[in-house]
Amino acid sequence: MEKKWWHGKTAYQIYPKSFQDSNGDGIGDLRGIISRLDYLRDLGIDLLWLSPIYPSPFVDQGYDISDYCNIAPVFGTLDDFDELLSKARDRGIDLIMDLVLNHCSSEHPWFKKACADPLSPEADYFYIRKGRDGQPPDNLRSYFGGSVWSKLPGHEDEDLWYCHYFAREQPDLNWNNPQLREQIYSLVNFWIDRGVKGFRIDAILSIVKDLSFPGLLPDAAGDGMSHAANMNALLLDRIGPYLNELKERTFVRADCFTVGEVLTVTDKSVREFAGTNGYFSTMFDLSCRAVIESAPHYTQFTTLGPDEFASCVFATQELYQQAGAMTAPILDNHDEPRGVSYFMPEYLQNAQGARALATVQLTLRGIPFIYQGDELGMTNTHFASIDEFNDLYALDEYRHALESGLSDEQALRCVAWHSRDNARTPMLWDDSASAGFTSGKPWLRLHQDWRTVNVKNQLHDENSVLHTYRRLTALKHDSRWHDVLAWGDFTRCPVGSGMIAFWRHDENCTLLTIVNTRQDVFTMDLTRAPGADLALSAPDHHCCDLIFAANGVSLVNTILTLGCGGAAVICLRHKAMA
Ligand code: TEU
Ligand code: CA
Repeated sequence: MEKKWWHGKTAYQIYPKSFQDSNGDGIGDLRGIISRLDYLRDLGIDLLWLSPIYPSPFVDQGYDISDYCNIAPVFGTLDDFDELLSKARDRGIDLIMDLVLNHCSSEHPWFKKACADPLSPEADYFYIRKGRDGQPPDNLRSYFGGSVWSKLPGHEDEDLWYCHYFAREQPDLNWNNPQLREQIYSLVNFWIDRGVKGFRIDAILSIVKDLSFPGLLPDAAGDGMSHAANMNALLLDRIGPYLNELKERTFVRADCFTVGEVLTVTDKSVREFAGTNGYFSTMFDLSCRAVIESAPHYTQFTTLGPDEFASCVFATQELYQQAGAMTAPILDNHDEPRGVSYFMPEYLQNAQGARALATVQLTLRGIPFIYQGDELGMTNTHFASIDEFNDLYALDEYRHALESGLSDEQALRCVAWHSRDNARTPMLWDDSASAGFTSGKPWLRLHQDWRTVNVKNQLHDENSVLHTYRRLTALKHDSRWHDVLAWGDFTRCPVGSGMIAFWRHDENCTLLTIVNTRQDVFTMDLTRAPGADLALSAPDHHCCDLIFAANGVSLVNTILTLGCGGAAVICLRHKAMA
């Protein structure tokens, strides 16, 4: 595999609205992030993804952009951005901007012009179509529920509709229009010219449309519609020309790191999207999300236990490895409930489980993205009422749940279970008022554990989740393990239910990551571990060094013992150190 500058790095996702407020308005901002750069450096972060910070009406929290080449005043100015970029780079951290290219905001001047004149050039930046006898042009369902078509504002009596795969305030951009594509390349190059070397590409599969808008047979939801994602999966083969042109006209210029948010991945597409000369450098491992994303959330209390989590993650590791590609392992993000609440059994939905999950995520093959707050062991937020939610998707699901006959209490429990707001509550810095996030009133309620779960309480506790993350990123930067963790192969180590174990190995070194999520103690002679030949093949190089441990671990000679939540990384072979 061709070695790239981002291989072996650790990324961190900031949700700017909830990271650090600097001016007391209760909303995070760029100067707040600047004040926390030393914290991020000390955490061992190399890449820093900022969820959108552009001007926006914030209907979808900034994923509805009204000006692609500026900074939302609530977050700061372009000068603040330049200072953040420069000071981050001084600490060895490169910024990653969020590119939302499938849609803009209905407040964007392009859409305003399209509504003012449906025959204007800007109107063709969107999909504006006649209805079918007063009905929407097709039967696709939006990611946020309801039709992907709404009446064009100001033309309601002309049976004119526009397409939006997400909220009605997020009109989809017509990638079939070369003038629109030129606008896209220009805005991406604006940020590259400003020194940005990394991008996260939002919801990119949705940019391909069948211009005949044929619709699809209704799916299982029973509302006569079919989820837009079903159409994306059908059109996957047509996306290549768009993404190749995007890459050639922008990212290639500055050897940018790019990570795609792509939910549907096949054996074929993983090579095209993230293989050598792929459209992107990597893609998030969203395999767990793909399993959970099925019938409408408000009827499910789905979680994936450790075995299902490992099964999804390991399949992704093998799929990408076979394709000569790198994935981006995640536990969660701003769209997901907290990983430790979703993937750990009840008795490990706590700091122990967070340390165990971190050990898995940060030693897998690829570029891991730590989501803000995971490094503290933050779990899902306990919302007391629907009034504490902000996300339009959660509020919409609550309405659906009530309409489907659930009681208020049942509807609240369903929505809280999946809500994206679980991960959007403010970062917890200390035990002062508002957890040190703001001197004002936080825009979203604090996590219920803020008095005990916060950076200040963990900074000097060697056993804290925070120090666990720091030790894991230090492992990745350590010259003894860097190469095997950056480029080494991944091989499963099937030691039984409740155990998450895998090898990382190359010609010089073999490591074993092993985590016990069972309640009982696990003991094993490492020389008998499935796949141990990967380590014992060169007897003059083998060792048995416990290079990382969290929760309850002991290693006596080659006998490993893990308590409940025990997590270990053991070096079983190292050419240079034997
Ligand atoms: O998400 C796209 C997406 O498909 C998933 O987020 C998911 O389907 C959705 O969040 C419902 O669970 C991206 C952004 O990450 C998300 O925050 C935006 O709301 C969305 O695109 C529109 O830009
Ligand atoms: Ca602020």
